[in-house]
Amino acid sequence: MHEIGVAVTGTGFMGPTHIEALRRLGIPVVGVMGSSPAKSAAFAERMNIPSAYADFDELLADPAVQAVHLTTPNRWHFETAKAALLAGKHVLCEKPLAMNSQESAELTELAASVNLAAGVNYNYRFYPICLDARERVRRGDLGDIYSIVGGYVQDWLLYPTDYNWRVLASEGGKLRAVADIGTHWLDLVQSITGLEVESLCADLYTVHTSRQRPTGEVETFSGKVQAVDATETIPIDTEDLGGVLLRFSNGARGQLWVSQMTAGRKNRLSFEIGGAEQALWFDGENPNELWIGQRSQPNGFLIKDPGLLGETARSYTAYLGGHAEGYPDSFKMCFKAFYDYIAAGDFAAPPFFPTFADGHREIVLCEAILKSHEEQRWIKL
Ligand code: SOE
Repeated sequence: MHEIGVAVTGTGFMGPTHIEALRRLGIPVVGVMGSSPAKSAAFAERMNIPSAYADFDELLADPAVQAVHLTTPNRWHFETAKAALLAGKHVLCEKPLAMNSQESAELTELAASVNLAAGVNYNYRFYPICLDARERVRRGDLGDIYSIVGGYVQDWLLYPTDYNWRVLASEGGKLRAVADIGTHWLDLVQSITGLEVESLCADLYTVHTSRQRPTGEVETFSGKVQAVDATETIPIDTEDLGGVLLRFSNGARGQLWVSQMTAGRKNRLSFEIGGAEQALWFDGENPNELWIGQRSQPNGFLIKDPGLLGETARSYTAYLGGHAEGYPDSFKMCFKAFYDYIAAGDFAAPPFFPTFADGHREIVLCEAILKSHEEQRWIKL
């Protein structure tokens, strides 16, 4: 499909997810880099990928690589994204883009100065139903927006014995639930409505101030199924859950709830957008459905079907009505937007994929949320 070779860093939960989506688009994955040369080699063999790099310099020196996907723990994003852009490679980075807003600002500036694509994987934008919601809001079906509420809740860190690198501030950043999943919600509702968060007030809670860390590694989500022999007790300084009150640029009020400790909620991103004419409600555990609330007519219920979707949503839909599309498809469609942009070759055109500027904005929001929580007051952006 595209004359491009991709290298992927990271072999955990996200690495294989990116590789699978790239392959479904017909984009060749030419090499991988794990946290050690041995891991790179074992992963390359398992995934049938031609090159296994010992380090990032080797990856960048490979002439077969034109684009790099960064799926390592967050603390490596800044350094590798910067080096890749400077080496002339397109970059698609997992969120969050960096560990703080100084780093993300520098990356955003660098990305603006080179003729390359630089994206952050806010994949949920690409559920066809979310793209359809975007079209509905933007063409005015809802009228003026008054309220935006919802949340992102999971249960994979419910027990003090649940552990993954994301719980450590040194690996993932000072905020965890907000940065890891809350930013997906913030990115999604802002990209649907075109509104920006203007001020906020946050209250966060670390329920487990210590956790049991297995002496071996545990991949994201797999603590629930992976047998563990020995553990050690470690202090935890990142939040498990919390709430944020929001004010948007048009005056709309909002509320975000995040938790990685709500039993039974596996990966539930939901929003309800209320306007003067209609409301929309979406539950990411049923991503092929959109509820359309009306006051003076019966409510509506849209099931994903290309024949019923708006034009943009349809162009990011691969399967017919009644054939569900889900989490892996959202990666595929986010990458489609990224590689279509590269193929078009006009790097001055506004991209449809989430950019480094969007990633930077999310980190600025995270820092405001942390400050608000620490100082227990409203913060203006
Ligand atoms: C873990 O909370 C995680 O894998 C996030 O890091 C992803 O961004 C989210 O899509 C699913 O949950």
